Amino acid sequence: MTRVRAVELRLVRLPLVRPFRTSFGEMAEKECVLARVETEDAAGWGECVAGVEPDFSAEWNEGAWLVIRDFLAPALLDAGEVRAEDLEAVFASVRGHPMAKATIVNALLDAELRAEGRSLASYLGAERDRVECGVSIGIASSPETLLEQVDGYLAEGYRRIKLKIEPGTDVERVRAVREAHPDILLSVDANAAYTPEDVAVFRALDAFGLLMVEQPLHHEDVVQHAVLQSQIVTDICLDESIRSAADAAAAIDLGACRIVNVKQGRVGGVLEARRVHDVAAERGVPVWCGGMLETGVGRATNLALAAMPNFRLPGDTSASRRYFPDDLTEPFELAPDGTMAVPSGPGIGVEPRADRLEACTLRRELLQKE
Ligand code: NPG
Repeated sequence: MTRVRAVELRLVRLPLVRPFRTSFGEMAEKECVLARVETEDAAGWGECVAGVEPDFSAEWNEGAWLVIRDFLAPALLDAGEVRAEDLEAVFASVRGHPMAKATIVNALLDAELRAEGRSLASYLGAERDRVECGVSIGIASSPETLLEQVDGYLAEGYRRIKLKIEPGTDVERVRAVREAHPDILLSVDANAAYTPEDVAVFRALDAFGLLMVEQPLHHEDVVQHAVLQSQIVTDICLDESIRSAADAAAAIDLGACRIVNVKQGRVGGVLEARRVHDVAAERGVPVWCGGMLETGVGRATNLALAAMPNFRLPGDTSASRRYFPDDLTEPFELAPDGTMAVPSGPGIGVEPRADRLEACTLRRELLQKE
């Protein structure tokens, strides 16, 4: 137990190595909210996975900033002696906003673990010191560019390729990649761009031996995902539809998915992510670690999670250089065998480099008890 002395918020922006296009939009830069929570014993870091616009989810940077500034941070500063595990109760009066809540939960937990000298991976019950990595490829301008990118990432060692798809840019692109690489682990991610009337697209994709098709339908359409899963052979994986362990249990029990993408930032932080892991494991359903183009802070958090036992498929935990010419932390590197080391130092095991953090900061605010 410790008291929180201050919460420092920063809005940071980093250039991406190449624009990232999905069915809902294109990102040319990474912009996110970072929180540094200072307790009586240590300081910890949390990265918010929201984006500039409320497109992937209803949350977005400016909204997350206000929810933290006006509701979560005041509740935390008023909570007295507190632990990360108490925050669900401390934040109970704030409905929703799991990405904003995750930022603070993760930062406080990081501070606690740093004070104890214990790594996040060990706290979560990680079983590995390296994890298998995949890579997610945005919708490319042409099939040739896509194939070039696939070749490049395979040469680096990535163990699974995920292709973003959208209506009209799907079956033929997947066919081209599959013909060039008959044996790789290959998956697709629709980011909710299709409707139940598109079942023919997914039946066609069944021919390519995909590892999964991720979030084909609207995020609120869990029942329709169950119908679609009964019509196709390929396993459905849900991402946007899963905002909690309760969502994951319900989706699996309904037959809406056979694989779950765990993004700790989407479900309210690593503690709820661990519960998602557990409900899936109890049901014999594998999970894997999703990504939101995180800086090194969020990447370190994700790697600790991805080392838990039921993370049985390669995650979107790619190397820093796949995203940024210069990350906020020391860069995360992919080994030639397609694995990455799980940080083993106290807490998340990394910190932003001071000079880099200053250079990337657009805005900063310090929240303290009056
Ligand atoms: O490697 O971090 C990564 C990107 C993985 O494809 C990825 N993320 O829908 O899962 C997604 C997508 C995403 C990225 C969504 C950024 C929203 C923002």
